[in-house]
Amino acid sequence: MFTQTGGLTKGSAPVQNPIFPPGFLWGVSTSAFQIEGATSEGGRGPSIWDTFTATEGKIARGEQAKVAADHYHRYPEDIALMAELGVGAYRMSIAWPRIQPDGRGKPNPEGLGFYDKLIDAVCEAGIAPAVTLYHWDTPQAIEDEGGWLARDTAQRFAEYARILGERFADRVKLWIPLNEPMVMSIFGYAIGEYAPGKTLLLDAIPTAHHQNLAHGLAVQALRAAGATDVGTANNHSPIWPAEPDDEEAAEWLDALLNRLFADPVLLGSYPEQLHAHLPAGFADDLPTIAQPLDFYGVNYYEPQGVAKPSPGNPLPFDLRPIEGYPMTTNDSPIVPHALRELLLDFHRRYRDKLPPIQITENGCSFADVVAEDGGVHDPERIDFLHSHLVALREAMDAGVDVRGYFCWSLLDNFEWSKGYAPRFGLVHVDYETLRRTPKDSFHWYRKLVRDEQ
Ligand code: IFM
Repeated sequence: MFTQTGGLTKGSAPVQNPIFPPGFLWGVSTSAFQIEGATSEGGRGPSIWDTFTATEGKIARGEQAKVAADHYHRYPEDIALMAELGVGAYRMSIAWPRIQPDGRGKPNPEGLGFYDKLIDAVCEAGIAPAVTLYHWDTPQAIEDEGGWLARDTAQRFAEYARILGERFADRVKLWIPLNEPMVMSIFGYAIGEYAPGKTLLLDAIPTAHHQNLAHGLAVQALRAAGATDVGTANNHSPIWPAEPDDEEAAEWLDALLNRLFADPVLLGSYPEQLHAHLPAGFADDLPTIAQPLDFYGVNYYEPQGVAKPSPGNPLPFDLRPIEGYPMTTNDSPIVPHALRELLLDFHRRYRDKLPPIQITENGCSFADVVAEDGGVHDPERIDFLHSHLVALREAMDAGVDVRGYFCWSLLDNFEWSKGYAPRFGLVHVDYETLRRTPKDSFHWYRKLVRDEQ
């Protein structure tokens, strides 16, 4: 499978990595809830993920994120690892409930102080901070008032963005208001696999509009506070119909997973199929949502299969697994060429409306273990990264303007409802001792980033 783009066989050492242009930004990505722990320290308020993880049956093995990778206390060690890697940028998120413990009003000085120290330490290591304002950890108090079903949450978010912009715009290089709003709408509100655990199916679509509005308002607030490079981080998947006559179902799913989040931001419109499900008056918000952006962040993991709906399905499509590819331990098929397909499709679809792209996430999970020799040998991850970078470079050669790549993730971390089993890190974390062990892929990425091939 890997031979399609990279000339690799599974588990072999990469022959040669593609060459990227000078100034291409190499980074690593994390998010607050997945690594910080310390959920009741520093005046942090409860988030929907604290509530969800404490609810029986929601998370594999009942795992919680009270400690996670303990990054809250161990960030100096983690920054030293990034300095060793030689990355130019670190994409991290700020926990909204550390800044506004109940989602509104004056900021919590301890929360701001923690991120001051963290951002300063990242800068001192010669690494540019790329900050996501929101990676799904809504303050519980906001959820209690309707969460993303309530239009007012977009205003609350804009206020939060203003606070962060005023405090950190002098040091943050790239700004990303919301991470993967699709996952919040679909997994959180439509099918209930993620917090806040609602099962509203298509009635969840207003949460997408309110997040899109929050994005537009936050871009305005950040810029007003002096932020210069403001973009997005949307996850996108090529949609593959199972049979040729599944095209209509594929268009629906594409509208729901991809275009519901990209079209309003880039084109100032929504796909027709979704109009009936959006809140009344949605069109008036489109100019606010479609703020010009400095970059468009793409998170890519996998394509998604689809077929026409089976009888009785309330949705206009059935999801179909993609078969015939190797899988990660997070149940993702490994399809590097779909990254090239996705980027070329975006390039054709959005043309001059598409700003330069940053790959804000790409990575894979495997069952990595510390071997007897003390190392963590993860050739599958090296193959994964190599083959995706080859596909990325091919898309760039075909004209797509991509300026950077952030590997998900620096550290093994809390993978939401799957708990700690899927390990995504370049660095292994022992969850008993919290010891960090760089994996073979860390050393491989280090050479790539430092251009020591
Ligand atoms: O761990 C997640 C991250 O929080 C958002 N993007 C996908 C990753 C892997 O599933």
